[in-house]
Formats: sequence, C-alpha cells, structure tokens
Amino acid sequence: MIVRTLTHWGLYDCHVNNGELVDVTPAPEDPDPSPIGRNLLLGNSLHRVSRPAVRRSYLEQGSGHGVRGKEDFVEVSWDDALDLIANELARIREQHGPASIYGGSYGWASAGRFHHAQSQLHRFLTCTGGHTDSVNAYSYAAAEVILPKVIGHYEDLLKAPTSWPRIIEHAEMMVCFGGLPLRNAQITNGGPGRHVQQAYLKAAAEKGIRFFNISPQATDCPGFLNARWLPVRPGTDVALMLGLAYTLITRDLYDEPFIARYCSGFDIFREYVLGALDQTPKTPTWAAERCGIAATDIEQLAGDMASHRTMISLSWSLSRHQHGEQPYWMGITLAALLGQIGLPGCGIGLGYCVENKVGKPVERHNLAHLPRGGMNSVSEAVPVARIADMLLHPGQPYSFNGESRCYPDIRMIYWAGGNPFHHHQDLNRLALAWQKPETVVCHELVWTATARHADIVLPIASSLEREDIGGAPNEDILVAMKQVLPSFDEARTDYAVFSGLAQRLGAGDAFTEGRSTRDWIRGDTGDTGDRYPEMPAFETFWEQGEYLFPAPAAHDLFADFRADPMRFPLATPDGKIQLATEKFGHATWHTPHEWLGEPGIHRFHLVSHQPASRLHSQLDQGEFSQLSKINGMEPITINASDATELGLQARDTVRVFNDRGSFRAGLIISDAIMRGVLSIATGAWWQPDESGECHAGNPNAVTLDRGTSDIAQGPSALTCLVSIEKLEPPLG
Ligand SMILES: Nc1nc2c(c(=O)[nH]1)N[C@H]1C(S)=C(S)[C@@H](COP(=O)(O)OP(=O)(O)OC[C@H]3O[C@@H](n4cnc5c(=O)[nH]c(N)nc54)[C@H](O)[C@@H]3O)O[C@H]1N2
Ligand SMILES: Nc1nc2c(c(=O)[nH]1)N[C@H]1C(S)=C(S)[C@@H](COP(=O)(O)OP(=O)(O)OC[C@H]3O[C@@H](n4cnc5c(=O)[nH]c(N)nc54)[C@H](O)[C@@H]3O)O[C@H]1N2
Ligand SMILES: [Mo]
Repeated sequence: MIVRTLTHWGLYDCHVNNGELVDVTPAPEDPDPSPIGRNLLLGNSLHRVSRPAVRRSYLEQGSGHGVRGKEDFVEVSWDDALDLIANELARIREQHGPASIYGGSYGWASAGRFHHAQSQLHRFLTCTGGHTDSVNAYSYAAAEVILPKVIGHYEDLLKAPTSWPRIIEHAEMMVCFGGLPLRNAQITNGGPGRHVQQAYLKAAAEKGIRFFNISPQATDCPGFLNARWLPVRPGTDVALMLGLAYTLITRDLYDEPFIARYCSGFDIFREYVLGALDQTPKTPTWAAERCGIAATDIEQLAGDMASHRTMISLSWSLSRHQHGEQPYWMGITLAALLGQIGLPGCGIGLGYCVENKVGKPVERHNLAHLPRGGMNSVSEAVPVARIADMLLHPGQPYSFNGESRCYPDIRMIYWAGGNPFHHHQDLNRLALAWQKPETVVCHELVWTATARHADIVLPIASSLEREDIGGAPNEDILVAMKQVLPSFDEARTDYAVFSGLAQRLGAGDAFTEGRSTRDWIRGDTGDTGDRYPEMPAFETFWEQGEYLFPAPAAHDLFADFRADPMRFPLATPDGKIQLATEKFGHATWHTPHEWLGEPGIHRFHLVSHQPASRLHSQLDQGEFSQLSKINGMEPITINASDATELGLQARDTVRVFNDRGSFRAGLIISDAIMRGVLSIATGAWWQPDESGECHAGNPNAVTLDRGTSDIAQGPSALTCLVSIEKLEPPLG
C-alpha cells in the first residue's frame, strides 16, 4: 500500500507493508525532492515514547523531589497520567493564578494544520483557564520587532519578497548577506509540494546575474552561482554596510530624490555615518577593521551596487546575533540609499533560499488554523528566547520593545511540539532554570532531552499515525494527509490527549465543540473554497488527495508604494521608510559581547546553522541524518590553516568549549570557511555527561543566552566565542 503524506520538507509516498513503513520515496511531481524524507524510515520508530511515563521521585514523593533530567521514568496508565496532570493544572491555577502556567511551547512539531501541536496546546490552555504565552520566533525575533518600526510590512518582506522571476528578468547583481544556502530551501513550515529554489538559482546564473556571497562560509552559495565570496567576520555586517553607506554618501552615489520622497530621518543617519557627533566617520577603513573585508573591496562593491540593478538579500541568521535588530535596519537603509526599492526585481528581500517559499510567486492563502477557543485570560507574553531568564528571575523587570515589563512567576511548564533542550541557548543554564517550576509536562514522540527533563511525558502519535490536511499559506498545495500507519504502541494524538484532559477539567465541550477530527479537518480549508471556486468540495478533494492552487503572477514588493506613496503608504507613523526614529535612534554599529575583533582567550567564532540532513533536531536518529555524522557525532568545520596550526586532522574527535560549557564533534577541514570561524549544524540531541559536556555535538552547550537587545530580546545564538582542542582518548 502506498500512502502520500506531506512533511515540512516535502511530499512523499510512504510504502507500507503489514502495518510497517518499508520505504519512503519522494512524490514524482517534485522536481527537486529533499533526501530528508529518508529520515522517516528509522526515525518514525526509533527512540519512541511508548506509554505515559512519570519521573520516579515525582511519582513516588511528589513535586519538589529529585532532579529533572537525572532520573529514570515509571510507566503509568493513560488514566493515571491524565488525572495527575488535570489535578496539577487545577491546583496550580487555583493557588498561583493562570499566569503561573507557561504554555509558550515554541517549536515546529509536524506538518498538518489541525494537529499543529502548539495550536492544540494553546486552545486547551485557553479553554481551561488561561496561561502565559511566548511572543515571536527564534528564527527572526529581532526582525519581527524592528521591521514594523522601519518599514511597516514586515510579513511580506520576510515571507513574500519580490519574486524570483522578476529578479531573474531585471536584476544585474544580487548581494547576499548570509548567502543563499540551498540546504535551507528544503523546508517550508507546513510543507512544500514542489521544491523550486534550485531551478530559480540556476535560471538566475544562466541569465548572468552576478552574485556576491557575504558570509563566513563560501559554501553558503551553491558553486554553480560562481558567487564572489567576501568573507565577513560573524556579527559585523552592520559595520560593512556602514562602510558601503559612507562611500555612497560621500561620493554622491546615493539616490537623493528617493530618500527625499520615500524616507524620513536621513539627516540624522548621515550625521552618524559621517561621524559628526561621535567624531568617528564610518569610512571603509573603519568598516574593514571590524568586518575583515578590505576597504578597497568595500568601495568597489558600493560603486557596483549603485551602478547596477541590485537585489540585496539578508538571511535570517543575521537576526540571531546580539543586536540582531541592526543588520535589518541597516540593510533597509542601504537599499534606500541605492533607491531601488520597488523597482522591478531590485531592492531588498529577507532570506531568499531560507525556505522553499521565499521568492516563489505566492498568494498568501487564508488557510484556517485551529482557533484558540476564546480569549486567553492572561494577556502577557514573554519574548520566546527569554525563557531561562523568566524561570530564574520571577517578578524581575526587563525591557522589551520600548516598554518595561516583569517576568511572571512560573509554577508549571506545558510543552507540546518543540525541543527547547536542543533549540535554546546555553543549555546548562536552561537545565538549572528548568528545576524551578513545580511541574513540567511534555508531549513527545521520542525521548528527546526535553522529554527527559519533564516530570510527566505523554507518547504522541506521529504525523504518519493520524489524518490531517497539509498546506502552508505561501505554498501552492493542499494535501489530504491520510493515516499511513497505526499508532505506535499506546501513542495518542495531541488532540485526543487534550480532549481527555479538558473533559476532566469540565471544559470537554468547549475544547472539542462536539466535533470529530474529520469535522475539524473539513473546516480547515479556511475561506479558500470561496476564493478558488474551482476548488473541489471537501469530499472530492479528500478522494483526489491533493489540490494545486493556480500559479499567481510574479510580483515586485513595494512597487505600489514606489508608484504612489500617498495612496500606498507604509504602515509606519508617516508612511515612509524610517531611517531614524525618536525612540530607537537609527541603524547603529554596536560592538558585540563576543566577536573576533576582541577574541580574548577563546579565539574562534562558532557559527551554528540549520542542518542539511534534517529539520532541526527532528528525526536525528533517522538514516540520512546519521549518514552525515563523524564517529556518531555532529561534524564541525574548521579552516585548513587553523587546523594545521592546532595540529588537528580530518575526522578527529574535538572538544569545543568556553566558560559556559562544552561539546564534542567530528572534524571537517575546509578552505571554504574563513580563519577563526567554526561552523556546526544545530539539532544533535543534547547528551550531557556528568560535567555537562554534550557528546552528540549540540552547539547550544556553549552559546550565549542573552537578548539581542532591549528592543526585541531575541536569541543571540550566533554571538559565541569558543576554543577547540583534540579530544585525546583516555589513557590506559
Ligand atoms: N545555536 C542555535 N540554536 C538555534 C538556532 C540556531 O541557528 N543556532 N535556530 C533556532 C531556530 S531558527 C529554530 S526555528 C529552533 C527550532 O527548534 P524546534 O522547533 O524546537 O526544533 P524541532 O527539532 O523541530 O522540535 C520539534 C519537536 O516536536 C516533536 N514533534 C513532532 N511532531 C509532533 C506532534 O505532532 N506533537 C508533539 N507533541 N510533538 C511533535 C519532535 O519530535 C521534536 O522533538 O531552533 C533554534 N535554535
Ligand atoms: N535543511 C533545513 N533547512 C531549514 C531548517 C532546517 O532545520 N533544516 N530550518 C528552517 C528555519 S526554522 C529557519 S529559521 C531558516 C533559517 O535560515 P537562516 O537563518 O538564513 O539559516 P542558517 O543556516 O542559520 O544561516 C545561514 C548562513 O548564515 C551565515 N552567517 C552566520 N552568521 C553570519 C553573520 O554574522 N553574517 C553573515 N553575513 N552571515 C552569517 C552562516 O554561514 C550560515 O550558513 O532555515 C529553515 N530551513
Ligand atoms: Mo527557525
């Protein structure tokens, strides 16, 4: 039997024999399928949670006993587990109020719109009395806060910038900060039906567009683009862009009429660039000292950008540095100086190739998602990456988005669909903070480090073990995700679990509305039926298995604003691009807390990027992910001259460390990474030994857990200096 399914990494045919998954092959319609699908083979069965389980001393002695993450678990019946959780939720809400329950629960979970784990959890917690939530995403939190102030329409800039066909037709140059890493285009949150980024890049290369890869790694652009590599020190793009801006302004290469008509605050920004107030002109030489790119190259690039039709791309990784708000503000400022925003195929886009959807001509479909089921009784939401601070400092003040706020006093954590013990920074610190609440509940498929750090773990059915409707607002396919496999052992869907809990808490009807899973799925096409009259009725769609939306026309972002800024103003106070604001100043260079400009004793910058062989930590146990490992560990890349200097060889087991922690990894030696930089993918399952050293190679063993700044309080995962040494085998 072959059953088709949609995942965050594409559309696959699952081959099932006697209730077992025997093969996974990409849908033939996908022109450039992702090998990540192979991970489903072992991944759907290895390390699964079989039955509800409770941490031993929590079960035997109650909350407040034992140490999370250091104990074994006792399996219990579903009824006992659900009674335990329902009683605990009721007790804690009554004693400490709904804000003491943290349901932020960041994470990607699986494709499938109805079973989306975080939406299920939010609906359940809202229906039963409310909870503290998180705000913004690890991916680009700094952008989410700064972009609305600068340019208004941040959603389109991030997810639906000027489409590739327009770039290919009109642009002459593409300057890519963070490159165009095709490995990331394997993914779209919700699921891509057809992978298109490689074909677009090839067409752009054939057209003769010149690419510039501004990144610590040459591999961030595929070889066929023949990109010019300008190795930049991590975290210094703002300095580089200021050097470019200085050149444009002082050589009169900037577009004065564009600035006058479409921007405000230029005079303040110009004073800063010229050094009128701080006596520090941001010359190319000043920039070169910080970013490591020669002043002559900076001058030449500025001239080239001004004299050609140029598209600027800023990868989302730039936002995950300390002061990650600034590269986005500065990138927009640079694009404004060039005056090409809104011209066909030019201007600026954030994150081409970051996901399959970015740059694809799209119409954002208004697909329904599971509603919350009312207003959350708690209005406060904590910036997503401040979780350890929140747990460690209840009641303490912090600043966010120009406001002063206080952290809530969290007594219970409820997590479904994410893996904070892979995704959060400084995991040893998180493990300490995680001891604070009275109860931690986790819904998981597999025994991740997050499951191991809970008190109560519930086994969840995988996306292959339930039915759903699959699709993403900016992809072109809707998929009837039929059930592929029976549930693993005693696993249940998140929905079934929350239905059982809601009933115990007297909110059963409010949660389920008396609807079956199929009823919910049927309603999940949103208003698409109205917008696409040719779309078949649900039953026909379900039988046919797929619906492809008609291809929309390519578009140029901000073309309407450019044509008529009065009629199509930006969503900023004066409708213009804000190069300076009263409250937040202007795009500014801040010296990072850790960077190669002042290395100190740890003299390597650790860049942690998205993995080519999986999605985050998901299915790390799968075949394709395991093939990428070196001696069972995540590979880490070092520059060849650095390796020689340190006496390191390819495939050595290395120890990477700083004052926060350490991890082990297998070494790759390369000329395609700049000196002083180490690069490792995120997502290896955190496996700390007694000393806290991770044996699998999770970079968050050593990363910095600080907010980007008071503006967005996003993650600063990429601001991280480390040392590296060969791990000698123990003597004897
Ligand atoms: N150092 C460093 N850290 C980073 C980053 C970085 O660049 N550097 N990047 C950050 C970014 S951008 C992101 S988005 C995060 C990603 O972090 P996460 O989104 O937390 O990572 P995933 O591995 O996708 O975690 C999803 C978890 O949900 C489980 N799951 C899957 N389906 C279901 C389901 O139906 N129900 C339930 N209950 N569970 C399910 C999976 O088994 C898995 O453990 O990592 C961040 N962390
Ligand atoms: N295969 C795969 N694809 C994915 C994901 C996955 O897990 N697997 N995750 C998805 C998710 S959740 C997200 S948010 C996106 C993330 O998309 P991005 O954030 O764009 O991706 P990263 O791979 O983290 O970073 C891209 C490159 O930025 C470079 N870089 C790092 N720091 C700097 C810097 O300071 N300056 C410059 N110029 N370059 C720098 C690094 O060399 C890195 O390879 O990817 C998505 N795509
Ligand atoms: Mo992300």
